Amino acid sequence: MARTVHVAITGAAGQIGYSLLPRLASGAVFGPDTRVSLNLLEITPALSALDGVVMELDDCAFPLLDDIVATDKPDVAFDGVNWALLVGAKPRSKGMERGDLIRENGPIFVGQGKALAKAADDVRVLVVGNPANTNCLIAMTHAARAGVPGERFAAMMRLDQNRAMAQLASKAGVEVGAVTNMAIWGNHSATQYPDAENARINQKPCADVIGHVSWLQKEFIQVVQQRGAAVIEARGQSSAASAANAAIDHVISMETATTGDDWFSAGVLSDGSYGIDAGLIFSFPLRSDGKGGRSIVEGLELSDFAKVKIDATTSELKEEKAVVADLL
Ligand code: NAX
Repeated sequence: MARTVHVAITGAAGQIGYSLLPRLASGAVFGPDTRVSLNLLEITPALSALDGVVMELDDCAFPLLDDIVATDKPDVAFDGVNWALLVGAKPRSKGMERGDLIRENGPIFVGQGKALAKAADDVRVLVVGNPANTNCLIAMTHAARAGVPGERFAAMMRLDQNRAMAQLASKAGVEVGAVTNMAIWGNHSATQYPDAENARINQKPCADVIGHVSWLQKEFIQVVQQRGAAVIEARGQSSAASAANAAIDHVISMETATTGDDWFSAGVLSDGSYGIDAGLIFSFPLRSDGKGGRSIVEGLELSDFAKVKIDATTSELKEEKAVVADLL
C-alpha cells in the first residue's frame, strides 16, 4: 500500500493556500507513490470560502488525494500530521507598523504551537505567515513545551533564495539552474542578507562570473530585499504563487538529501553558529539528510561587508523577539 502523508495547512482559504493546495494534492511534492491527506485550518468567518476551495479540490479529481478535513480548530487540524505549513496570518494593513503586525499575529502562533502537540511524532513545521521568523520562534517555544523538538521548525526563506537566484541568473545570462549555494542570512524582511559572495554560477564564484562587485553589493541586495514590496506595487497583492512555490521547494528540500556541496536556506533555531545569538530563528545555509534531519553548513567565509549586513539583520531579530517576550 502507498504511504499517506498527512499535511496541515493553515490559512487555507487565503491566496497562498489557493496556489499551494493543488500542487500538494497532485503529487508534485511527495511524489507519485505517496497519497496525500489534507487538514485545512481557517478562522471561523473564512470556513465558507474554505468550503469552496474544498469543492475545487474535489473537482480536480486528484488520484493521490485522500481525505480532506476543513476545520477552525487547531487541535483537529494538527491531529496526526507529518507536515504543518503555517501560512495563516493577518497581512499588514495600510499604515500598520511592523511591530503592530508582530503583536497582531504573535498570539495565533501561541495557540497553534500548543496544538502541534497533537501532530505525529515525525512532524516538520514550516512557518510562512509574517513576521515568519518571530512567529516561528513563538510556535516553536510553545510546541517545545509540549515535547516537539525545536529542530522540527523552520521559517520560510526559500522565496528570498529563489528571488536571489533568479536575479543572479538574469544578470549572468544563464539558466537559473546554474546558480547554486545561495545563502540568505537573517530575517525574512528588508534586512535579510542575500549572500552573493558564497553563491556560485556553474560552480564558479558568482563575482568571477558577473564581475560587477558594486552591483552585487548594492542593487542585487536591494532588489532581493525589496522584491516583496515591488510585487505588491505591481500586482496590488502580495506574492502568492511564488510564495506557494517556495513552500513546496522547502518541503522537497527537507524530504530529499541535499546533493553535491549545495545548500538551501531557511530560518532555523540558531545554535550559536557564525556567532549568531542562540535562540533566534535565523536564516542559515542548510543541508538535509532527506530523513527529516538538517544541519547548518559550517565554515563559510564571511567578509567584513557580510558581517555588517548580518549584524543588522540579527539586531532586527533581537528587537522582534523583545516585542513578543510576553508570548514566549
Ligand atoms: P491571505 O490574507 O490571502 O490569507 C491568509 C489566510 O489566513 C486568510 O484566509 C485568513 O482567514 C487566514 N487566517 C488568519 N488568521 C488565521 C488563524 N488564526 N488560523 C488560521 N487561518 C488564519 O494571505 P496570503 O497572501 O495567503 O499570505 C499569508 C501569510 O504569508 C501572510 O502573513 C503573508 O505576509 C505571508 N507571506 C510570507 C512569505 C514568506 O516568504 N515567508 C511570502 C509571502 C507572504 O507575504
